Amino acid sequence: MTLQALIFDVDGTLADTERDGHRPAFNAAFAQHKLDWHWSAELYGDLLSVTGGKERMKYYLRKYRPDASLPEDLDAFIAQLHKDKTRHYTDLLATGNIPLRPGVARLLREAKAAGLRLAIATTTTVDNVTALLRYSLSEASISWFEVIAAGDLVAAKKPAPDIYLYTLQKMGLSAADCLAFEDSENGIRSACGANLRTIVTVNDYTRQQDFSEALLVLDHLGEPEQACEVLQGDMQGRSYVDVALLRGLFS
Ligand code: XBP
Ligand code: MG
Repeated sequence: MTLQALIFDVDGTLADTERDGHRPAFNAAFAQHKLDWHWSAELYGDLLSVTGGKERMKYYLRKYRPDASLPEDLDAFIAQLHKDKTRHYTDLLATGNIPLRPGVARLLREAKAAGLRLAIATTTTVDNVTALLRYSLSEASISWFEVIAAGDLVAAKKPAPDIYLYTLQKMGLSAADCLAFEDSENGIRSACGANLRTIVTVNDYTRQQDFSEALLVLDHLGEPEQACEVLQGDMQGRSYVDVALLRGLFS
């Protein structure tokens, strides 16, 4: 069996986008619509239990604002809020202040040079993915990914396996040919639900979650001059993730 493709989650995996990216963008959209909703960094930790911005807003209303007076067509209102939130988020990315996590750009370049196929399987919108790649890596990097599977393309978002199954089907590959990269329990449940072996890089919101199914759990992918911390699994004596390690883990 030969490793053929790497499939990446975006939020929390390629970059730490949640606390200082999506969260302030939601708050900006709420302020724009003169809503007295505000999501603190702490509250957002709970809200992240639901993936998808539209679904997250509905969860917030159900759990924290059951008495809020809302427009009759709630779905249309949430859709408009989400559209405005996406614009605030991409404007924020355009400032270039949300960098990729350690090792991500290097591993993507190495993988591409080694002939591995690349794809993205995410809950966020395609506009957000292309903006992150454009402003945090390069315009050209968007075309490195032969499939960008995003957002509402599938009916059931993570932790359902649908977005990974869709990606595999588009690539014409089976799960046994690929590795997935995730940062959250919802993410690994989705990837493992599609039978993908998965490497997890945790962040402050996800560090305590259950990653028992992961091949490796790390604090980040690491760089030659910045070793990663191994929280679970065997790095085969290496201090950062590179293509040779991925092939070793795979065989
Ligand atoms: C990411 C998400 C997304 C983002 C917000 O999960 O859950 O909802 O938080 O993006 P994952 P949108 O990393 O597992 O894909 O508002 O565009 O949904
Ligand atoms: Mg994620």
